[in-house]
Amino acid sequence: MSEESVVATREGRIGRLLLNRPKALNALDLGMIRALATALAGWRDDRAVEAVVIDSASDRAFCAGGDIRAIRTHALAREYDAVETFFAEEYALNGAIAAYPKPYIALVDGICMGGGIGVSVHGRVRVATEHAVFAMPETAIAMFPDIGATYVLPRLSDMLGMFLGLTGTRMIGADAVHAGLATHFVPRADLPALRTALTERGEAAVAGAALAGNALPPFSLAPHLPAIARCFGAPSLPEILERLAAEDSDWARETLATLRSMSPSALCWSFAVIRRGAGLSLPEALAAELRITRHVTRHPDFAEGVRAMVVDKDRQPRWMPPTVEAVDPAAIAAMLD
Ligand code: QUE
Repeated sequence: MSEESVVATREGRIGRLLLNRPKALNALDLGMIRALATALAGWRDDRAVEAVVIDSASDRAFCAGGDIRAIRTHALAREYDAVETFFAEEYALNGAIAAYPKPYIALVDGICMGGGIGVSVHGRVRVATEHAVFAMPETAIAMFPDIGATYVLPRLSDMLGMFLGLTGTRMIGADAVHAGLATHFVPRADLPALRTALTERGEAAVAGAALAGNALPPFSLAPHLPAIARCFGAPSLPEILERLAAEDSDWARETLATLRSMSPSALCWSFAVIRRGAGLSLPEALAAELRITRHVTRHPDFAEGVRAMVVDKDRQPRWMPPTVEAVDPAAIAAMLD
């Protein structure tokens, strides 16, 4: 097995990007982002490469996110140039994937969160297996749904994007297809054959594998879609919380408790940027996200959230201010200019 954390190879008709940092669940560090960008640029005008396939060497994770631990270290050391470089290159990669002139095919079999969604969702084809788990969990670390999610989430139906982006709800593979984050459901057992078929037939292999697979399992969120649309369609964050409190269901009580555990400030800025993204192009949304990272990574909740969820893993963050009601709307508005 290669030691490289991204292995780029040409196999038959495809360029294959293999995420290979299994101990970190393929969390993207700057070197991996650069390796992905370089390989994509090299294959762009290579006539031997018909399509690009991004895949993982781990059976636990496609990609758990960005290297948020390193970002926190830079932020605490006030090395904001390093923070800026990371997000600027990550978001440029997300934009390059969306604009790629050849089919870009992600094989998602395992955890796919945050930055992992950023290197899959912008591609034309996103295959998910029954072991895929998709989420945008950034409000738990006082970030916000970035990597172009401020463009993608407001375009999902039934206010699902606002729900997913604020609560960080995890969706299994079939649910991700129903929600629109993935395009095809293929059982894990059929992935080896699909990988071979892709090298032989290119993008056309995907439809065959998805048809050969079992019927798409039902959407587990279907019973909650009316409540999601009612509550997460509210015109302000406090009103989302009020509507959830008025619902009188176990789902609403659990959802409210989840939101109450997230950074109150991050809920406020995430609500605002997801709403605003509805009216932006992807390049505009990515540029807006980069500007917001400059404020977010300087906010004390960010270092505290990454400490609690990723570094110490005590899952007991101490948010400041501690409630949504205590967040100053003017401070949030000032971050969004
Ligand atoms: C929320 C998040 C992230 C998270 C945990 C959360 C996130 C992220 C990681 C992560 C996972 C594994 C690693 C790593 C980072 O965890 O965005 O370096 O090895 O990247 O609760 O948003």
